[in-house]
Amino acid sequence: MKYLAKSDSQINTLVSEELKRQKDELEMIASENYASEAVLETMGTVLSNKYSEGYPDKRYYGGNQIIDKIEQLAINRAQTLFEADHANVQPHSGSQANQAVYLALLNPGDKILAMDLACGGHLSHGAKVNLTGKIYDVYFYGVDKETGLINYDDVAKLAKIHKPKLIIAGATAYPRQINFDRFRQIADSVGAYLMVDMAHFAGLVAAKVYPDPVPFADVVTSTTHKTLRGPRGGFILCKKHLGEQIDKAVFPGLQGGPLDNIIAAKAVCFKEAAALKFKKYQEQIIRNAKILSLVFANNGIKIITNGTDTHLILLDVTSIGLSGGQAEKILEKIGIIANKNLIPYDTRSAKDPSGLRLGTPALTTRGMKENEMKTIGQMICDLLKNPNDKKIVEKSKKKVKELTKKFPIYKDLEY
Ligand code: DSN
Repeated sequence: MKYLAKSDSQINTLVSEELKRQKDELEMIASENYASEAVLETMGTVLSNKYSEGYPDKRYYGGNQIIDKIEQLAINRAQTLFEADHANVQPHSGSQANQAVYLALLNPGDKILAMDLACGGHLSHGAKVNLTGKIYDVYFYGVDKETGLINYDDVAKLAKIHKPKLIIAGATAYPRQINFDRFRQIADSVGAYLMVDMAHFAGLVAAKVYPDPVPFADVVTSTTHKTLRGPRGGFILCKKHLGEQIDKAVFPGLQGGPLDNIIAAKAVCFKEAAALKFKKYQEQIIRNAKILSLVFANNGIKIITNGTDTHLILLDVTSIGLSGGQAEKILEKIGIIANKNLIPYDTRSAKDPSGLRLGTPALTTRGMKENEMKTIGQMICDLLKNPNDKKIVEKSKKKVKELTKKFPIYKDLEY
């Protein structure tokens, strides 16, 4: 980055340090991934200079002939990839996509039924500390205390009691498949809209290795950067009759100018996600997560729902005498990056909860498979159980180095 190096050596150095960190550590945050070089290149283009408020052929600024083609391509590719009637690719993030849906379908004070944050929901699904929790009247369903699974009968009961105008399915820390057909039935039983936030599992949906929410939901929201492995951003899919409302809510309702460089990168991401090799990648993500969870089970660490169907695993690390924060720090010291997370019915606070969330999307992007998962899983167990054993710590550091060297990312990228 010769221009940056000349104009701002501090930022240039920090960017290159972050590239090195990403190359040298094992990234196991379930919501992170390594976008392709093509996606990264697209984000760094002159498309960033343009203002294009409005939509293709309906802009409030001149000079948008090329931007129109780019956005239309992104829309078409999203619609084709997910077999959706309508797509809006402008949301800057998943949270903004969610807010746009509420703005389109609800009035302030309307009732929402969503998954509780501690059970795997998301801040923007109506948490009290979030704007959505302040504007709308939000009720929550959880998961079964014993199994950790969504209890659909309970959701149906809560829907009957509260009569929400919108039901939200989708989660950030739920390791199992969600029955969208059942959610549709529940929504229909009370005349509610159904929104599915598929941000975490959008890549799995694109590859058809996870239940498809599109046929069942009125609206589906997502990010593009998690399992989908694109640029950082959001998008919305919906039924045809809601398209105009959704578009109006995104712009001018919630956002101003779209990020055209990011929209172009979303188009690149949707093209990549339509390839056969992407399907194989998603299948491997799940195989890797399943093997990893077996290693934890064999080592006596409690796994929420006893396993996984997806890209993520949620451990209750209090089962081995640690808090989530302690576990995160132990792993971080040797270059394994994960995040502390609430578990269902957590008795600890969100600042230092009982859980540790782990995911396989980024490791799988590096090309790692079952054998590496066994090695990494065992290393995590040994470290968490013996955090002060210098021999184990040193051996693990060496192993992380070996693995990251053997499975490199961004081989040609130098900052
Ligand atoms: N922050 C994301 C995650 O880590 O799951 C959700 O938006």
